[in-house]
Amino acid sequence: MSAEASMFQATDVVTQLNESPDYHASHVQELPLPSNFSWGTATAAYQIEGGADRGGKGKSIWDTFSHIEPSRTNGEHADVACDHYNRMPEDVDLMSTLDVDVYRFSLSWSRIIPLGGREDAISEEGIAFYDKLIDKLLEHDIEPVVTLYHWDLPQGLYDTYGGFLNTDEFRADFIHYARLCFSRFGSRVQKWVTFNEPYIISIFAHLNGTLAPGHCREQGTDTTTEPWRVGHTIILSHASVVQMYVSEFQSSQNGSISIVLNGHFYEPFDSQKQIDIDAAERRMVFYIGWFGDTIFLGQDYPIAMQEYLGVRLPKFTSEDLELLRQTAQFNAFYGMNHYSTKYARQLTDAPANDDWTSNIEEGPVNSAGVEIGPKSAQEWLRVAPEGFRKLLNWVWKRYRRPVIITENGCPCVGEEDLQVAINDTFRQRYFGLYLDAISRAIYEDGVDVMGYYAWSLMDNYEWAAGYGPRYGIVHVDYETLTRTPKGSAWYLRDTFKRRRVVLS
Ligand code: PNW
Repeated sequence: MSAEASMFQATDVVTQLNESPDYHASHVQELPLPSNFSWGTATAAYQIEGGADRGGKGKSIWDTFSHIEPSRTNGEHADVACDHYNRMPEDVDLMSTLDVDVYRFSLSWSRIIPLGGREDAISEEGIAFYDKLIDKLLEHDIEPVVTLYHWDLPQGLYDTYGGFLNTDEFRADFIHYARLCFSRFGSRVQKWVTFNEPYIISIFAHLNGTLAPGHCREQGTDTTTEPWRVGHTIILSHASVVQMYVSEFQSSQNGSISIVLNGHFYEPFDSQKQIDIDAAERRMVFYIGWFGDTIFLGQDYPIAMQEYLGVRLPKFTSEDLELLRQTAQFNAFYGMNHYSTKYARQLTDAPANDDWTSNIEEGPVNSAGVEIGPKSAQEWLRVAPEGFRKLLNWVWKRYRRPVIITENGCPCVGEEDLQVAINDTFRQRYFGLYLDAISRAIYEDGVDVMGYYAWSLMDNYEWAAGYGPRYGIVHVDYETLTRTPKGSAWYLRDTFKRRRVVLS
């Protein structure tokens, strides 16, 4: 797209947001948040670190996927990315300037164990990088929240047994890797996340093929069963690591552990039709209940999934179910990644044999032609704060677990231009509206929300979309690697200063 065209769109989007009736109906009001509410920024290793072969790091499936020809990542890779590997101290100083309480980041498994497996060598140099990061955060009074797995599986584990497709092997290697992380970092880390977004790992990486390792029908993989096997592996590996953390580390380290689930809120395509009302609810059960019911409720897959998927869905043994039942209560918080809302419409024609939705079509426009909200720079991400509030209620009612928003944010159009980025009013309003939704969920609906981590600290490698969409509250010039805080960075700093109050 030409610079002129993208400028036009940027203005257009801001105008659209200003003129949107929804926007006026729920204008940013800067509603209060609890005094102990924490705010932070989030990133993931592959998206920011670079240093792809530094310090003895082994390859991950993303190092491979981002270099295949023809490219499936917009011709771009993250060998250097934001060069956080070399600029970590500067990035922590920047967060300190923004007065964040928390930094959520992920560990690159293949930086710590280059080949990934339980018999493979450990890289002390890789461990030292994260030691320095954690120490530097603590010096600045910033709490590290650490994700063990944010999509960058060691290539060695994919090559030897297909990664997530081999439940027993993966689980044993993940437990070993997690134990190493707890023993090396755990005395300084109070919040652990095992997996980031199991839904995306299962569906996007093993059915749609947009993310590494890129399995999809066209590649000849079995899309009818693979995603469900991957989900099964994640659930059991998560539960085993929770059990191990609780029995071996928690009493001395006093930290907590859980998982991060993403999910849209779904509204019925036609709110007058019962089948669409049911479809919206069932879409969330298939998206979130898949992992939430097993992990937070400690029970089998939702009945609707068992019925619809039949033999495509793996079965838990009685031992598995006992493990789920025993570990459920130890998931101390519900990590929620949330960006947008969609409409769900029940289809009636026969679905494809690898359908994963229970034959539901999703989109941004309802039967009356009403759009769910103004567009961001990514088609699927619309501004819809009411849906966010409803999702917070849905999750709270179902799981009764304190919620942490572990990711929320949006990309704006035209932000490669520093002036547009600095003046990111679209994002500031998005944040303002979504924070108001949290306030309402807390004070009007009684939902327990503990914190909010903006995605992302800085512009970074957006997976299959490469360096196109920019989610940062800090602009990164990919030529010079200069960081410049956007307006939204100062907005968040100031809004948390103003909004956090003691209410009786
Ligand atoms: C999350 N969706 O991914 C990831 O955790 C981040 O690494 C990523 O950069 C961020 O959101 C922005 O995309 C998602 O289609 C990717 O619903 C896609 C979806 C949701 C989350």
